Amino acid sequence: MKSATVAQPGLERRAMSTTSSYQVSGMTCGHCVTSVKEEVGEIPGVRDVDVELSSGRVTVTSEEPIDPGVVHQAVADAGYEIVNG
Ligand SMILES: [Cu+2]
Repeated sequence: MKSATVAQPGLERRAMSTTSSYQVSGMTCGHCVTSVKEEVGEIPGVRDVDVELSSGRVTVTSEEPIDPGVVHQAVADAGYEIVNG
C-alpha cells in the first residue's frame, strides 16, 4: 500500500494573504499607533498591521478578508475612528 500523502519540498500549502487599508483619524503620536496596532492585531486572522502616523493610513494584512465592521470596532476600541475604508 502506498501512502496517499507524500511530502514534497516546496509544495507545502502557503497561506493566502490579503491586505486592506483604512483611513483613521485622531492619531497624534507613537502611542496612538501602538494602540491601533494592538487592537487591530488582536482580530483573528490578522497577520500584520502597518500604521502610517503622518497620513493616518492603516494597512491590515490578514490570511482571509476581514469584515470591515470588525476593523472599525477594533479601531473604535483603541479610541480612534475610521473615516474612510
Ligand atoms: Cu498618541
